[in-house]
Amino acid sequence: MEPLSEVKDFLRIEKFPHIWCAGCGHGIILQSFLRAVIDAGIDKNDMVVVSGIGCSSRAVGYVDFDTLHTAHGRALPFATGIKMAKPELNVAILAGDGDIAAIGGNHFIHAARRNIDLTVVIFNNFNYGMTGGQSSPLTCLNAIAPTTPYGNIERPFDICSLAIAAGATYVARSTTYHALQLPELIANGIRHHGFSVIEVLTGCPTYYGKFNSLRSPSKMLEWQRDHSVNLKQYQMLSEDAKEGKFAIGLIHSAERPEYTDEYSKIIQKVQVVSQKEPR
Ligand SMILES: Cc1ncc(C[n+]2csc(CCOP(=O)(O)OP(=O)(O)O)c2C)c(N)n1
Ligand code: SF4
Repeated sequence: MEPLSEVKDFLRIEKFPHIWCAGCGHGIILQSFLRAVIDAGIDKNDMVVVSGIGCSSRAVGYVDFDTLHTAHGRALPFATGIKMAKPELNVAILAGDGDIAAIGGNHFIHAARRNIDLTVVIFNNFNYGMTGGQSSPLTCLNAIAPTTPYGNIERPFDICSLAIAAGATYVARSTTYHALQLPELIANGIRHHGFSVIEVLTGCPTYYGKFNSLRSPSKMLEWQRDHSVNLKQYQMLSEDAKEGKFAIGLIHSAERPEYTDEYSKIIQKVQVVSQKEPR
């Protein structure tokens, strides 16, 4: 494990104190992301970090890379533009579950379909933290939120399965309880040449916890511990036992042509054709 001083080197210390509530899990993910960047050996100048809007999206304000804080749900189109213009850069997206799975859901499936080399870290706190805890497409069945005061009747997406079905070539899941596992999963996502998704279950004690009898940060961490199962053990569970549980670890990894590579081949092809054409 890298000493903390190295993580500090990647922070804009002058931007602190941060906005997150006491006990919010987002800081654990931020630290894990920076440890992953260090582990992957990425130079500060070779990384761009993009976010949308939300508590989680404020993370880009605290990291000392070239960063872009865009509109809610639109981090992926901005990140796609950066990657298309400068394919040699590492481009990471730090985004909330509302951002990625609701307003940005269409961008998410198409980025996965293209297999563009981006790394998305989803801060899944199961709600819209910044705007008061409304339910998101990842809110658990029966959970209480200001928009579901009698319990959520909408089945949540399994965002990892959605990513795989749409074409993502690296998909992993972990939790803030498993903080020691997280940097490696993110680092491998950064190293992977293709669309990488790392879902991180995290705690919002201020809203989700308060509404769902998990008022303290430690209760939220215990919930993550009790509802997550290593992939191999998960696969051995009966369908009934899988209900409400989350498989964690590396879920899926595959090799498939990457979008900016394919695009550069098209550019070369067009250049050859235009050189042959009579003037
Ligand atoms: C286009 C647009 N729609 C809605 C909003 C209001 N809004 C700001 S943050 C947010 C939800 C954030 O939730 P999530 O993405 O899950 O991140 P969290 O705050 O939970 O980390 C919403 C709906 C907005 N800023 N812009
Ligand atoms: S509202 Fe929730 S997600 Fe937002 S900072 Fe507070 S605990 Fe974190």
